[in-house]
Amino acid sequence: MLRIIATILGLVTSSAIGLQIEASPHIVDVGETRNLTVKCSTTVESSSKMASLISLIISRSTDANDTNFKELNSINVFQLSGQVIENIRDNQTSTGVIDAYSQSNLSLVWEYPDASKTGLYKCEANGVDFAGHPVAISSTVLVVSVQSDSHVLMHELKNINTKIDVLNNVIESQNRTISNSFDQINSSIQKLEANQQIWNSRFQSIKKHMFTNWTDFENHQYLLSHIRSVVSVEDYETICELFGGYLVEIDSIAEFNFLRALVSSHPEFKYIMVGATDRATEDHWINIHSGTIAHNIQWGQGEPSHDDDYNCMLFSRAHHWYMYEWSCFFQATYSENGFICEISE
Ligand SMILES: [Ca+2]
Ligand SMILES: [Ca+2]
Repeated sequence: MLRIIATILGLVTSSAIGLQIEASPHIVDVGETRNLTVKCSTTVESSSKMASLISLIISRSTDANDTNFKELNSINVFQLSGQVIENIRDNQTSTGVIDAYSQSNLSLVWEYPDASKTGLYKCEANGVDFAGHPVAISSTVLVVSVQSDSHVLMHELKNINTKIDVLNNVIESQNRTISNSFDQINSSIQKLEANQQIWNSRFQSIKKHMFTNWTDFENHQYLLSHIRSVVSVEDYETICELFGGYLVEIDSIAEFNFLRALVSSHPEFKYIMVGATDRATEDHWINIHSGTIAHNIQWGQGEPSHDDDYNCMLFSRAHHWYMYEWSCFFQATYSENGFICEISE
């Protein structure tokens, strides 16, 4: 206070307050530069108009050609006169001391600064001149950034690694697709092998039923048939089995009506055999393939005959294509008889 009064009265020779701002370094090597320090400090400068300092403010413009400065930190004599400040925030350490008439400074330090810390830094000092009028002076310093070759290489390496990751993902995806395709192929092969076993089983069964002897001679196989004087219901069953089915079984009135319509449209037949028999118990009709009771049979007039020698049933033309009880075989030379295979799809 005494100095202020003395200054006003012109009793002391005052030093004018100048200002400078420094950056160290001026060029930031991103990733390599450990610290960036921007320091604003007052100087003794006879040409300056400032007699007394009130505040120091450091601000930054990200564009050297842009004057839109954003304040970073400040100190003033009302809050911190003669005191050292120190605070750390956002990877930035601030230190400073301010004295209206003596040395003042404000420093900002960043560890491992990135490109966002570059730009035009400005230090502004506000105070009063020797006449007591407000006066402001400022100074600026430019900080730029570079990326060292090693960082360029690291960046390229990172890009290459990213591309390799993408390619690896594509390869993994394709491998999964190929693996799925192989699984599907293997599944198909297993189904084919299972079907082959089924067909082999059927052929062996049919072979035994139809032939009494099979012999190889000079890469040919010769199959000698059983003696056949008749064609039996077992023959029909065997042939139906060859096609993956069985001698037709009547399971409903609708199925009976469907079959009757079918056979009645073929008047060239006399009898057409179906797959049911009462050979175990007379009048107790059982489906041969499934072993279930044969319901829904509509007999022709006078049928069934209840004859223990006749144990199969046929659609009969003479009975208007209703059911007829007859023997389970026909003479092999008799040509007006047929049968129907039923195959589940
Ligand atoms: Ca049926
Ligand atoms: Ca019978």
